[in-house]
Amino acid sequence: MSKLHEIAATVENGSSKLIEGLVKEAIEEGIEASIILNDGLISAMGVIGAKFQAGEIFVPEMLVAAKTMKKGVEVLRPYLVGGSIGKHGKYIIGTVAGDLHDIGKNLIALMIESTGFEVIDLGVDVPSEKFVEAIKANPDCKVVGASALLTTAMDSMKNTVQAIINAGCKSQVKIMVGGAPITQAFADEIGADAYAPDAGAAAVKAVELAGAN
Ligand code: B1M
Repeated sequence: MSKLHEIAATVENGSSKLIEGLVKEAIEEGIEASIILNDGLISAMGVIGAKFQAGEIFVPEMLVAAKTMKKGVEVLRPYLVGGSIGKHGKYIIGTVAGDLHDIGKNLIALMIESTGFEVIDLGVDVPSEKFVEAIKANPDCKVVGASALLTTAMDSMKNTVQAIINAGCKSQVKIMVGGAPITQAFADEIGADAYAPDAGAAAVKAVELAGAN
């Protein structure tokens, strides 16, 4: 089994004690951090999602897989994050109200930080008012990101964007949205400034948005 397959299988099995060693070995073997992330760790979460949907595994198995993935990402963190944090100003991010998924949101935060933003992470299940408060408390914040993984949280995302607009913050920040059920069409419909399908695209978009403000 290749190292990347071994990493993916370890996340799928939730063998959290083994993951750090395997990711370190992969780095020592010269495999690029972004490849370990995408083809090892993230691909495993796709398999976990399909197994959950098929009723082959349940929430506890999803949780241990998520915990294992997070441990793997922590080993990769120094290889993914560069220097000059803060040169683009601040980026506020959170998972919208009603949604507890944070792996994707954390990856976005990591990649955005690596491009030179200071990231303020509001966490998960974040009410729209908390986004607004954070924007007002950070006048040097130019971009705000909202993540949602559940289709049932799409309404919360819409409310979050609306709350930011209603609070008069649009002259200060651009709004980026993303997450598995989110599309460009939905982003346009709710009045967001940008949609990004993944962490790499989010980092590129964030720099563009910060420059546009
Ligand atoms: Co949940 N879950 N989950 N879950 N979970 C999904 C999302 C689901 C698709 C699984 C399935 O049925 N196939 C399904 C949602 C179905 C739907 O809404 N249509 C689901 C469900 C149903 C649930 C519960 C309701 C289960 C239950 O309790 N019966 C429950 C909801 C709890 C809640 O939030 N209120 C639940 C709970 C959980 C756990 C807590 C067990 C755990 C989360 C742990 C954690 O995050 N700390 C979990 C997990 C792990 C998953 C899956 C398996 C994996 C999610 C993940 O981390 N993916 C997921 C299935 C799947 O995604 N295939 C599933 C890896 C991650 C890197 O990808 O998050 O998509 P992702 O992020 C990507 C992009 O989406 C994008 O970039 C990221 C990196 O490339 N992106 C952005 C994300 N945010 C962005 C923001 C941006 C831009 C891009 O700009 C700001």
